[in-house]
Amino acid sequence: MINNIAVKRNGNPAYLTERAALRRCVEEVVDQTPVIDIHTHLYAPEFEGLNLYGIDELLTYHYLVAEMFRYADVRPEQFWSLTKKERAALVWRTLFVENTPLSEASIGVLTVLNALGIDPNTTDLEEIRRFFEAQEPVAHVGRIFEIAGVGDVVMTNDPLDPQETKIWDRQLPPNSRFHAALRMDRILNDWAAAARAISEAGFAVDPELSAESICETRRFLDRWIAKMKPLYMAVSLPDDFGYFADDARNRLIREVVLPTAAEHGLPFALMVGVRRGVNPALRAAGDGVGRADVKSLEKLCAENPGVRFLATFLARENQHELCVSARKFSNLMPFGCWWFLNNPSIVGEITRERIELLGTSFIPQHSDARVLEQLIYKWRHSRRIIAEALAENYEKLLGSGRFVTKKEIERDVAQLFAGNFQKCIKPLTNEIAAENNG
Ligand code: RAT
Ligand code: ZN
Repeated sequence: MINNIAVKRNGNPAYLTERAALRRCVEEVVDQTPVIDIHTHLYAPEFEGLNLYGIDELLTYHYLVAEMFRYADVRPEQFWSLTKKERAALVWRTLFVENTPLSEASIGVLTVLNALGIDPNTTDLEEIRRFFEAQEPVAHVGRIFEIAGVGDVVMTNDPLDPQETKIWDRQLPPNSRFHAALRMDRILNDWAAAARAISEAGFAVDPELSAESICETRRFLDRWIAKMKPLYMAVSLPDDFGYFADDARNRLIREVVLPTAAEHGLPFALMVGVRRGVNPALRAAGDGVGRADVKSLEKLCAENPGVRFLATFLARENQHELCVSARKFSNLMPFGCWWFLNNPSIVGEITRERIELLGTSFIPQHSDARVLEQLIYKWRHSRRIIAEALAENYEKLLGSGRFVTKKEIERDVAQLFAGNFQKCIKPLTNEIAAENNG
């Protein structure tokens, strides 16, 4: 029987039996499959000043600012006293002119320039500025999405950020490409400050987290869910996050976030392992990484089968454990190679590990882009690595005598780039949720 299948497959021209052709096919499919970028800090153009694009924004990206401080003789307070253009010029001179731009974030800027037809060898920042100043913002967004092969992006939306809330309050029509994610950081990581802000917004919450506070915080979230129509709720958590302790954060997760997620059919995304403010003088560039406890995520998944969890960990040391946990819980979807992990060598390692343990049942990458044009480099670089890791595994399949078709590769890549996320955001049917909870 098995032999018959092999013979049948051998004779079928749809099967990619030759390694080089297989590799080409994987690269082509990975390049051409549009992606849903499930976590970014981008904003739709109607968010006006929050929609960041252009060379000055690219150069003042905090990944580059951190690198600039390693070379330039400038103190943080001096740097922050400069205008954005002056900061950008300093980063340009330091990382691109006086030194060779070898880091992932600096090669990224050059990938962007190259893709937009600007000579990456130029040292003339003014010439680059003129190019970006000449772009019409809305058309520019369309062009960047096209070049990056991105179909949709998910923003990061904070219901306690006054800059954002004033725009949401205008009740803009939904944008078909920019979707919301309800970010819970302020509520879950600094309840005392959040309680003040939520009560100023007219909800009866107190720092002690009384029963009324819990109800009112849920009412506050319901209101923002109605306004933003988020695809999921999300939080970034420190490396010492544990779901075993009886603290304010865990009460809020248990009594506010999880019931809200279940009621609205929203997944809860956990991004774990950031050590905020390791060097506060560097501001956004001053955060670090720490190894976290994956057991807490397992507890969440086990206790809440009616909720879907998206999870990413910042420490390289947590990646294998995350894969193993995902094998135990079908309501857990690992996603992305987050922040300090978004380097080709580590993306390659993590993607291989995930394919070997999870097949195609994970979300390989998100961009975390803060500046529109970063979509180009982050996806171009990731696609290359994802294609290599996939091709290697299809080759192993060939080695076992099992052939694949282009159609199968297309199906797999569509799952990785969009389908797995779409499945996550599809509410569990009531019956499944009830069965899971029972
Ligand atoms: O990658 C980043 O830009 C970080 O600063 C964070 O924004 C992180 O991705 C987060 O969402 O907290
Ligand atoms: Zn982020």
